[in-house]
Amino acid sequence: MAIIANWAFPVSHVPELRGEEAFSVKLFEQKQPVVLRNYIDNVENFAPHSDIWSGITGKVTVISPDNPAVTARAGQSGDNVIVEMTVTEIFERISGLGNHPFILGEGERYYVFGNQSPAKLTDLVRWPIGAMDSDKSMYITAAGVLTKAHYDRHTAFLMHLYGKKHVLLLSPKYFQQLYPIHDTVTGNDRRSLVNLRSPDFKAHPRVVELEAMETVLEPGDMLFIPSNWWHEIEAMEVSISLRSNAENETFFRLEEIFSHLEKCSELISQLPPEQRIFVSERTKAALNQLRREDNT
Ligand SMILES: O=C(O)CCC(=O)C(=O)O
Repeated sequence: MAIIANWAFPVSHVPELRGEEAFSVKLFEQKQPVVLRNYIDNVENFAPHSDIWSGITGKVTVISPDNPAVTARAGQSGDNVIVEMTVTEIFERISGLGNHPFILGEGERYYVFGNQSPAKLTDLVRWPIGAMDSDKSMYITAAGVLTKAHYDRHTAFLMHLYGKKHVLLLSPKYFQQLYPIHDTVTGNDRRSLVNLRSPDFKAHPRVVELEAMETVLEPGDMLFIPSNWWHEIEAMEVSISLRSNAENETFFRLEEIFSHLEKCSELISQLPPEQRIFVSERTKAALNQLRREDNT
């Protein structure tokens, strides 16, 4: 596999399975991401020129030319706008075909990020046992668009249909080393503040403790991403993927806890000192109780 970047930390390859092994693996018993190579049949059905796309529209995030090359959750940052258009137009715009006026300006890039996918697409794919029946999403990406490191609570099956994508994956155990933010107001939640390609070691010194895995997805591959694993994905070419979450998963809402904590700290700071001491004692007792439970 070609070297994508000179990472500041050790990077190994995501384990991969092919043929019978790929079809018989018990994915939920895997404790780490796995790539199932050539898992999807008839992947050529999904190429941009295929008839399958006719009549489908998508909400495309138009990424401003002023946005740096690196884009995170593109829809929610900077001057980007989200515009609904036919998928055919999106492909034409991505490839510089047709005669479409720029929406933001020359150099704009296009990204359909997690739109609900019509059944006519998702029904063509054999999803593994455990994939949610409904709620499948699609990603259509211009070359060079980078979805910065974030984690999702659900386990994901990422079906890669067209183009090549580089994926970097990091275990949930590196939570602190990735300097997460959970800002639900701006939508910047479950995201890492670290620029993994060019880390700021002063601001994020624990980056040196990281170990990651990487892979390049080719059309027909499926990537299994266990819940809470961090992933950063770069479209090396115009790319198309579909995603399904796993069903019946229980998970906690960390960002909710954080937003409560932030609110609480603000409220506590307004208390008279004797009450602050009282709150602090109660909090310590609750944390000690948690620690005892963790150790049993
Ligand atoms: O494939 C992509 O472009 C992004 C996928 C992703 O970030 C996700 O499934 O959470």
